[in-house]
Amino acid sequence: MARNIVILTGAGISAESGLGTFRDEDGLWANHALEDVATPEGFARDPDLVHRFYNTRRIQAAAARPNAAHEALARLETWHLGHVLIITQNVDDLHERAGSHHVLHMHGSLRQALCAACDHRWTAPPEMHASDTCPACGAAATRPDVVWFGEIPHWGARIDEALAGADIFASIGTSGEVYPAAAYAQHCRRLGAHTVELNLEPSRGARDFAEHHYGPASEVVPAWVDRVLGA
Ligand code: BV8
Repeated sequence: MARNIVILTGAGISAESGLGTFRDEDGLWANHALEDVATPEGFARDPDLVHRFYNTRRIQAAAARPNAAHEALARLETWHLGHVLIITQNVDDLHERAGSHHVLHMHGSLRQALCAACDHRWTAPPEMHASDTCPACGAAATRPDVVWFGEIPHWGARIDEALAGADIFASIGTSGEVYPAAAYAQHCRRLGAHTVELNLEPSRGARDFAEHHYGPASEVVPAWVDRVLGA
């Protein structure tokens, strides 16, 4: 029976593509207070500071290239007989550019802009500014289409359904610090799924996993995909 695989990814899978993680010592939160750049309150206080934070990341993400870990997950989707779904906390598009099609961005995407006044979404320009106006309603209320702390993650119902049907739940490159994503492994394990952690080092939720592979994602993820496909 072909097994359904659900994969949660975090900033660590894009680290070797040159994109910053959040909580590593040289990470994004080392140079920006989370409250200032990843909360609605921070955006209300200083929208141009927040736009500058995301403009820099949007330009870096566009210049980055998928690494062997992203490519291995695309290969898994192509060749695995069961369904493969990636739930990513990342706002870069490296999974899609590696060839993955079944990808849910639960924390949004740098490629999208959102109007806080009318909820219109459009492809974000490389740089956004607080003075930009919404192409649909004209309000100067444009923001990055990302989910900040205190906001509700995207795709909640789709994610709950996928987790309920997972035979294998794998977590790649995430510290297990942010909810609700940090609770997925324990939830899937309770439902009987086989749980696998692939990370540089044990995450906060390491004990929720039955199988662990520690090392750089560009090494441990292709090796794991080879085993799943060969199994
Ligand atoms: C919400 C914006 C309610 C986009 C981000 C309990 C239950 C529910 C909620 C809460 C709760 N307790 C607290 C909360 C509130 C809060 C929260 O979790 N706070 C934390 C700080 C305790 N959560 C929220 O507000 C969320 N909303 O809960 O709404 C709700 C809930 C359910 C249903 C309905 C309503 C919203 C959270 C989203 C916040 N937005 N970012 C952006 O700017 O990108 S969070 C930010 O952290 C990013 O999105 C990122 O994806 C996320 C997680 O970080 P990681 O990806 O794990 O990155 P990190 O640097 O932490 O770790 C990197 C890992 O990679 C490390 O382990 C490292 O070892 C590893 N690594 C490094 N290099 C490599 C590597 N691994 C492999 N290879 C390498 N080379």
